[in-house]
Amino acid sequence: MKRTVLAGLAAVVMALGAVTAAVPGNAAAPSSPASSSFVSGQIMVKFRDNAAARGVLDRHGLNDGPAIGSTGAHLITVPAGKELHLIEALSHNPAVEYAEPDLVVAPTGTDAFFDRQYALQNDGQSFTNTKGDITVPKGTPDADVDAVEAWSVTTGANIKVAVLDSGVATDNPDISPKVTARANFTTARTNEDNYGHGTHVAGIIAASRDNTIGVAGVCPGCTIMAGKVLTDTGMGSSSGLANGINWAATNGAKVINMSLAVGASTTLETAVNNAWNKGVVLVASAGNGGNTSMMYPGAYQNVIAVGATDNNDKKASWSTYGPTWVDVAAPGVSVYSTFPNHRFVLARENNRSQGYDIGSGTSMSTPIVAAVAALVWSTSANTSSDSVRAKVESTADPVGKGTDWKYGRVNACKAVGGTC
Ligand SMILES: [Ca+2]
Ligand SMILES: [Ca+2]
Ligand SMILES: [Ca+2]
Repeated sequence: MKRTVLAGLAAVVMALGAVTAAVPGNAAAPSSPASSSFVSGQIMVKFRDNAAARGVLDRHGLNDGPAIGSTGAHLITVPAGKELHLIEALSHNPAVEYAEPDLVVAPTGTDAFFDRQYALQNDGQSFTNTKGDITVPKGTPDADVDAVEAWSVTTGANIKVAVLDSGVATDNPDISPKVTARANFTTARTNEDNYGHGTHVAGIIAASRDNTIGVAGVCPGCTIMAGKVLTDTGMGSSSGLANGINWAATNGAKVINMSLAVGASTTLETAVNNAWNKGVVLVASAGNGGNTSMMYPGAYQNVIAVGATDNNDKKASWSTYGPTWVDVAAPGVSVYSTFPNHRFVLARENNRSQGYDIGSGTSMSTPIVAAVAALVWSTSANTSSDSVRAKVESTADPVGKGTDWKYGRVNACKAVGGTC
């Protein structure tokens, strides 16, 4: 395991999502939903000439099967793995009108890469990154935040979540339509995300669900306020971050996500306290130091500090921890989400793919907690930032509770009072 952490001066705001597990030489073909979605061991065949059917099937060692309703086609049993080969062979026979795979019928609208989102629903699946050169080993079933069960109660009802980060790409159709406001608090020329970090974070929170493409956010009904506080190389300043917090709080954000860290400053703490007093829940990364060093703004009292777990509900080795100030955790290892479709810096640094890919870090666990807080804001537990925060923390599953962090790994379903 090799990891890369973005370095930065102590007084500079750093993005915290640049940890990546590189496992070269362990390639596996990514499962393509389009090519893997037929029923194994059977095909559908219609004969032009039913009298010739017997002989044609015999030649391939097959037996005739039952008619499929009044379609004229028959369901033919074939050896598993030979489906496409036999379809090809039969299609060339003049007695065959057509032969085709028996496609799997799925509920409409599910997201193409949902089965890679173990953080939302962990069935013990293994999956690969987009390039197919990193395989994430099987995890433990239900080491997840029970997002699917939470959605039976609420999907977020237009709750505004401010993502104070490197911006959100305007060209990823799974997340850009969710952005309702943009602002730039950096020296970057535009508020476009040319770094990649903010787009990944925003997708974890609010990517469109059931639109067939990409991924689903933990709070798919949420909208995103994209406040750019990190430049196109992933750096920012305490003043820019404080400006971003102020902008979010005065423009209706119910949750502020900060997947970043910086040294303490009175100005930053004041901005945090002002937002909290306006009724905003603030969430920030604990850090990727693998130690207990306090990082800000997470270590401020009025910010939920978030550590990271993996798909076995184990603390990530690089996650900052400590039950005195790290409040909760969420999955942060190999989290699948959106990236820009244009060139971006993290792709060059970390060999990532455009569009969608995995990312690891407390930068990735933090937005899961922010999304859970947003889901709670859309329930009857929405009376104050205090009540929302208390609900998120008190309903966490007791993973690492009291040892790695104060409460545990968050559970979206329990936080919204669902049937989990
Ligand atoms: Ca589950
Ligand atoms: Ca989607
Ligand atoms: Ca705190």
